[in-house]
Amino acid sequence: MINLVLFGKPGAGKGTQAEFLKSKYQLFHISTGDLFRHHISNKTELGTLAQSYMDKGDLVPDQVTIDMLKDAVENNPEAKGFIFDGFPRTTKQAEALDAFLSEKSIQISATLALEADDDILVERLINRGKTSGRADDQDEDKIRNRFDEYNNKTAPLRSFYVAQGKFHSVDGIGSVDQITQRLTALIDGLL
Ligand code: B4P
Repeated sequence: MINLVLFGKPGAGKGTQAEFLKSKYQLFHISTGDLFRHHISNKTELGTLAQSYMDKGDLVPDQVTIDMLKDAVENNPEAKGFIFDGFPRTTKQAEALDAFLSEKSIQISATLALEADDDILVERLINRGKTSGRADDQDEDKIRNRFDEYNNKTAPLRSFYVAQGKFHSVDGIGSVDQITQRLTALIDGLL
């Protein structure tokens, strides 16, 4: 069973690349951002809570995020493996994920980190904001706040996965196709 974590700053290409990887490797894709947006559009209690954080570019609190992620895994017992996109984003989430997966005798195979400069990421997100309607993509201050959240809370996960020998850095600048090729070369080398 192959289980991948896609790691990177907002706009690094996690969601974009997950679309290709899920079909190539027959993996079930779980994006915590997409799950929150689904709750928001369905006006659930969780959606209302999540929106108050997401609109400012803040991370949603750990416990609700972890519980939502666990439900998504439990609801897909037939999956041949998972792509975790945008999760974990804090050390607490990473520890919870390891503990949860080990109860099922499975583990993360690799963490693939898409690397790109902030200015390129801002440009991508502002561009997406013109059509996505996402409040968190439309304002450069909110985007910069998402980077601050990443630097403070998510970047420490790099050493968490390095210590496990699972961290792989990938150049996230180039065409979507080029980056898919870099990722698939890396994953094929791990299989
Ligand atoms: P996410 O939905 O995960 O959104 P994201 O970080 O913006 O990245 P995404 O994966 O969607 O975009 P991509 O880089 O593919 O998170 C949104 C919010 O949800 C967070 O800020 C937080 O509030 C909350 N949240 C989610 N998970 C959480 C968690 N675990 N804990 C707490 N809170 C959580 O693409 C961006 C743009 O770049 C697209 O327009 C794409 O077309 C473009 N692009 C991609 N690759 C490109 C390339 N190579 N060249 C040019 N453009 C490219």
